[in-house]
Amino acid sequence: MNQRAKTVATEIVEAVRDVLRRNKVTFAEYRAGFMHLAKTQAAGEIPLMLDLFFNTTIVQIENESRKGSKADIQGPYFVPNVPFVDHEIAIEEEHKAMPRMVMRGKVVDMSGTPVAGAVIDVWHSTPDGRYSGIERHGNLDKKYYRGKIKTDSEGRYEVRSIIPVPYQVPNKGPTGQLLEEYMGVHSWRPAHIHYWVQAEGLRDVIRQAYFEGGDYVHDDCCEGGGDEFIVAEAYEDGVRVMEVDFQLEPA
Ligand code: MBD
Ligand code: FE
Repeated sequence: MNQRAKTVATEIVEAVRDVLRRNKVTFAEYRAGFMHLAKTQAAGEIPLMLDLFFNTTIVQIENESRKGSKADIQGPYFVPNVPFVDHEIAIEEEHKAMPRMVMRGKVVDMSGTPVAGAVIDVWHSTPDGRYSGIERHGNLDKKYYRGKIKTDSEGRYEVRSIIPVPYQVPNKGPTGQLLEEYMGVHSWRPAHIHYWVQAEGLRDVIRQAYFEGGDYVHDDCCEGGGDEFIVAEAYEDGVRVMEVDFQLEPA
């Protein structure tokens, strides 16, 4: 018997029972909630719903022990084993004319020494708020809008893509319905870029970058972000620069 699993599972059940008792939930209401969960499963939205409510909490716990760069939520749309990209992430033909951003920065260790050969997974949504490689998002080829990049001998990385827009949790699905109809909150996330940085012997970090002045940066339905993840507005030859550095602690 796993003692920790026992404690957490038992306490989750007790916490839910407390809510049911406090609100004198009826059998019909219990069944309605039950059906809503079944609908969430059928729509493939269990990962979305869980990350939306709980990923932030897990990250807050994790950040208490982080000395280097803080982590942010991963979200449900990371795809493993995508190819390395060179100077530009693959963009669908129909979106090739959209404005570019350049993502760049440096990976260092706790003493400030550059980390060469760190691998950074980068991913962001399509301009219409879908992610590639996700069946429920139209199964767009996973080569688009995501890729791995590697830091050079000075610990630097640089790659271009198009600029993502705010993301709306599909509001016709059970998760969007739960937010908007039952909880009375909106279902938007600020425009964001995801990163997962890994280097040998160092503790990996997952984070996101948000655009200064962007809609929902302080009103994220997933409660991700925070000021340290908002990147100041900067342009170079008219191209938005997203400068993000990472400091990694020992593994
Ligand atoms: C996303 O794109 C995302 O990053 C999170 C955390 C939740 C839902 C959609
Ligand atoms: Fe996302």
